Amino acid sequence: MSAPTAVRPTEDELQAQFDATIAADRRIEPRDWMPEKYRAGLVRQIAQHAHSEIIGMQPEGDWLLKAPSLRRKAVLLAKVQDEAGHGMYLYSAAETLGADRADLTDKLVNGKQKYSSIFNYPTLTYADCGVIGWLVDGAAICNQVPLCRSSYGPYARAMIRVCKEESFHQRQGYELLMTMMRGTDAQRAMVQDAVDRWWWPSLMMFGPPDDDSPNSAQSMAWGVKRHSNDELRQRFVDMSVPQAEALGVTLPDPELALDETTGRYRFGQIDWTEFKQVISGNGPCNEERITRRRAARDDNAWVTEAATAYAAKHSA
Ligand code: FAQ
Repeated sequence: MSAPTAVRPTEDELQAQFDATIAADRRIEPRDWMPEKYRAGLVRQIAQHAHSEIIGMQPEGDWLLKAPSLRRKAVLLAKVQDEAGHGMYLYSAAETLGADRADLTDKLVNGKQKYSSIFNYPTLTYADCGVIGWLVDGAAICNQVPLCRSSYGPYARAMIRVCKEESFHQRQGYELLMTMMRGTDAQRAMVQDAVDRWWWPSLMMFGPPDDDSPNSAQSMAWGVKRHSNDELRQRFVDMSVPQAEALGVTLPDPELALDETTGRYRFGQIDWTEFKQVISGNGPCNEERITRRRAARDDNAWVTEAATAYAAKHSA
């Protein structure tokens, strides 16, 4: 008698299994079947996220040699290194979906994949480092804490550690700003100027408004995103206003006001034309950021080659 042959599930059965996993709010893992659009959508978002962490090292990295004390240099260096680590976890998560890390970097430097709009603005003074910690890491936390419950296992798990580290970054930024606000008039003016320049770009980090967000509906139906862009933006505004008051800075929005009925802050119109310009490569620093990333890839190619050859020799 011949051994029974395993019956392969049909595409419909696999789809039904995937749908049931999503409906039950369980995780999809790399070994599981998934629709091609789910896989491609995740690679898109995770790659963009990874690129953001890596490009995001540049604005603050510019201040490593100019930070005013050994302590401040050590803190900033640790933070910038953390961002590199986040990029690595995220590229690893993308690899579990079959993406190739070198190919993703090529797509970034060739303008075929995006990275966060926020990193295309310059860091003009040291106060910008504090404001990036407070507002940019603050926005990143708002956006990324729900991603710890994302339906794709490796992405969700990577986010847990990333969020813990981002929370620490946010506190160090706020502590730096508090110290400056207790300093001289010139230091307070520097903080206010940095807040004025970073506030609106921080709101843009959450992406376009919900009615102009082509990926949101599907991404939320699949449990990749858990909240809409506008919901998370509102959460960030509500969180930041009292923090600004405690710090003693004003936020550059004359329309910012508490809505007594909802308990939430109303805010002014975001300049979506500027956002579109920045994400299509025409922001103040896009060219500089990509040029530097391309040079890092090319100048350090020999390190990758040597490490690959060493690994191959040892596994042989
Ligand atoms: N910048 O349909 P949606 C950080 C694109 S990490 C550039 O709404 P989706 C840590 C979007 O890709 C910051 N592009 O898209 C740190 C899409 O283009 P595509 C990064 C943007 O995916 C701190 C198109 O617009 N965080 O800060 C932006 O549903 C300090 C239509 O948009 C993440 O990546 C933008 N701001 O929602 C490091 C978090 N917004 O691909 C150093 C994960 C939208 O169709 C120092 N990502 N686009 O050509 C997400 O949560 C989502 O992908 C959103 C966008 C919310 C960013």
